[in-house]
Amino acid sequence: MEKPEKRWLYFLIVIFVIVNVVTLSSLIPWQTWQIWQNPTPSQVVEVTYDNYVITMDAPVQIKANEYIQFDATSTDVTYGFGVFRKDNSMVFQMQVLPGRTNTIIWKFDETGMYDVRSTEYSGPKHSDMVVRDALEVK
Ligand SMILES: [Cu+2]
Repeated sequence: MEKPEKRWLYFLIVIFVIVNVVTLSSLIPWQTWQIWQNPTPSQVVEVTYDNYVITMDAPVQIKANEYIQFDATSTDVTYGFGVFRKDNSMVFQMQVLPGRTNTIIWKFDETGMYDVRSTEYSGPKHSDMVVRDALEVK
């Protein structure tokens, strides 16, 4: 490796470390909680996927500004757990891998009704995988 290449490599390593330290620290004001803070959820919502059907206790009553844990399991293939506003914009999503409990914790800051959809192409019936008014945030 030639000297200019080495200098460039060291420069990139320094930038990598700085960006990681800044974005993972509380220096970012809108970063109100981080992954290692491990918030205690006030509610756990179970979501099960089997043969292209999403099953949940809809409409699930949820309080705004509380940590809600979603536990999603699949018995067959990989699906997606996506939460959508009524204008079809997405709030968040995660993959649902079969054979394990897939967990995400979310705090809703807007009240209203939300739909749940599969956000991972899982097969020909994927586009029917919608639970309308699945969540009611008050
Ligand atoms: Cu799907």
